[in-house]
Amino acid sequence: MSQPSPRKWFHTATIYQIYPSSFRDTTASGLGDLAGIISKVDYIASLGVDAVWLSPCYKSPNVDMGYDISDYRAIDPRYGSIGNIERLVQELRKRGIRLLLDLVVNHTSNQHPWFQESKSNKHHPKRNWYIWRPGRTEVVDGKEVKLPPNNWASLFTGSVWHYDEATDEWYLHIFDYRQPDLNWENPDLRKAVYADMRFWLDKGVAGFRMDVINMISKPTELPDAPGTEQYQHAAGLYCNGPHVHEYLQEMRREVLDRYPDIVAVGEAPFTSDPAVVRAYVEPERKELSALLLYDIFDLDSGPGGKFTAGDWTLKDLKGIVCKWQRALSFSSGAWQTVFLESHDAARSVSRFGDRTVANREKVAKMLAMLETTLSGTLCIFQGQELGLTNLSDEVPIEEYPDVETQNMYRTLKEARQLFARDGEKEVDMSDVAEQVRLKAREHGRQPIPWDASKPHAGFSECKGKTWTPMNTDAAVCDVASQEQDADSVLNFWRRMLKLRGKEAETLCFGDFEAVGEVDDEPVFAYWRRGKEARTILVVLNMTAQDGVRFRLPMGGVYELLACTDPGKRVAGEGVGETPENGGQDIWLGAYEGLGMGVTSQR
Ligand code: TEU
Repeated sequence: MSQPSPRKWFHTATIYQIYPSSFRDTTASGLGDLAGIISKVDYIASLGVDAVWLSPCYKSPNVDMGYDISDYRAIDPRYGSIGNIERLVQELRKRGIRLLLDLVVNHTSNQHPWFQESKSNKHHPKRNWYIWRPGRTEVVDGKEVKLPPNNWASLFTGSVWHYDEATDEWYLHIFDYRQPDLNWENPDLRKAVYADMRFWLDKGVAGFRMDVINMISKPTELPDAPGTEQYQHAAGLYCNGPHVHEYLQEMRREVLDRYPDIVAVGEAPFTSDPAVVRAYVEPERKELSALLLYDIFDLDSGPGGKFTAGDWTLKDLKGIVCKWQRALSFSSGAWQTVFLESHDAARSVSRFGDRTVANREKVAKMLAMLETTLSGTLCIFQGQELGLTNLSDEVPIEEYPDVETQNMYRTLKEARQLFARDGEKEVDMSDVAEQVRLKAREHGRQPIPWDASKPHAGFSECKGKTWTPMNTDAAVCDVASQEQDADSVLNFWRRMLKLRGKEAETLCFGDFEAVGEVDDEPVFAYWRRGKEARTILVVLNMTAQDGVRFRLPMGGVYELLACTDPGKRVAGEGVGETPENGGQDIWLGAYEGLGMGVTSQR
C-alpha cells in the first residue's frame, strides 16, 4: 500500500460538469454555446464548486455530440471561438474556479485530417496513426465473403471494424465507425497529441478529463474475444491494455508535469478491480489524479446491455460505494472520484429513487447528502443540483437524438425481427422502450431550465425545438424558483458543499466505515473518521418507506449537522441542536438523510 500523497487542491474539490450543448443558448439556435456559459459564471460560482469540466466543444461533425473531434485546436463555431474559452478561463479564475477540458484522444472523428491522410493510401506516413488490418475471408455458397479482422463488438453496436474499399483494409473503432481509434503505439501520434494538450494548457486550462483513457492501448495481436456471439463484447481485451501505464507516464513527463497544479481525471469504463485502478492513481506512479469508474453506471444494465432490464438491489448499490470508499482513500495513498451522473447517464433521481412530484426533492437531497459525505473528488453534472428527472414519457423515443440510443434500439429491434415469425415486422419493443425511458443518455442531456415562465424554460429563444428534448411541464424544477426557496434542492446542494468544505478533514481526507452489515434494508449508514477531526455519522433512508427505524450506535453524543427534511429536524448552531444519546432509536421519513457530528464515542 502506498503512502498518502501531499495534499493537492483537487482532493477537496468539487468539479461541476458542463455539457455545452445544453447549458444556455444565446444565439436562438436551440443549441447551447460558450457565451451562454460565460453569462452564467456567477451562478456557477454561487454553487460553491472549485472547477468546471467542460464537455467537448471542439470542431466536430457531431456524430457523438462532440466526442468525435475533427480539430483539437479549434472550437466548433456553433459553440463560439477560442476567444470564448480564453474569456471563460478568466471569468472563472476571477471567481476562484479552474477550467478543465475534455481530452478525447482514444479516437478522432473520421473527418480529422489525420484520418483523412491515414486513409488516403497504405503507405502514407500517417497510415499507422490509426489501427488498420487486412480482413479475413470465408467462402459461403461458393462465394468469397469479406469478414472483419476479429470478432470484437463496438460499444455502439456491430463490429469494431469498418471496411475501406479503396485500400481493401479495415480500421478499428470502439465507438461509431465515424470515430476511428488512434494507434498509440505510434510515437509520432503521441507527440502530436501532447502538442495539442499543451496548446490548451498554455491558455490557462487547469487540466483534463480524459475520455476512455483506459482504452488507448490495445493488445498488438488483437486476438478474438472469447464467446460465440457474432460480435463479442471485448472490453476485457481493449481496456487497461499492455502499454497504457507507459503512455500515461510519458504524458505526465512530456506535458502535465510541466504545468503547476494540473489535474488529470481519467475515464475508465469496465474497470472494477481496485488493484487495476490503483496502478493509475497511486501518486508515486505519476499517472492520473483519479479515475471516473463505471460500477454504479453499469449497475442497472441487463444481460443484453444497457437497454435490457437489469436486476439490482440496494445492497448492490451500497456495496459498490463501500467497496471503493475502502479501496481508495487518502490515507491509503490512492484517490478517486465520486459521481452519480454525467452526460452519459440518466438522472440519478429517476434511476435510484422515484420521480413522483412528492418524492423528487427528497430523493435528490438524499443523494446529494450521500455524495457530499464520501471521499473523492466530487463531480456533479449540470442540472443535478436542481434535482432534474428523466424526460417525461410523452416524448416519443424517435425524438431521442443520441447515436447510442438509436443504434441500440435499432439493433435490438432488428434482432427481434429476425427471429419473428414470417412476415411479422411489428415486434414488441415495449420492454426496450421502458429501459430507454429509464437509462438513455438524453435524460442527462436535457437543457437546463433557467426560468419556467419563459419559452424553453429560458434555455433558448429559438422558434422551433431545442436540439434535444426537455421537460417543459410543471415539474421542470427551474433555477428561478429554486433560488427563491430556501429549502430547494439547489440550496440544499449549496449548504452541503459548504459543509463538505468546512468538514473536509473528515469528509474528504477521512476514512470510511459502514455501520453494520451491507444489506438490502432501507438504511445506509456510515462513519467518516478524520485524523484530529470529529467523526461524522451519516444515516440515509434510501427508500420511499416512511418511519424507518435506525438505532444510533451506543456511546456517542450526536449533533445534527445536516438534514434533508428541515421541517422535521433543524440543523444548525444553537437552533434546535439535538444532541442524542447513543442507543436511542431515530425514525426516518421517506428518503430522509441525516449527517451527525459525533462529539464523543467509545
Ligand atoms: O464514454 C465512454 C463509454 O464507454 C460510454 O460510451 C458508455 O459506454 C455509454 O455512455 C454508456 O451509456 C465516453 C464519453 O463520455 C461518451 O459520451 C462518448 O460517447 C464515448 O466516450 C466516446 O467518446
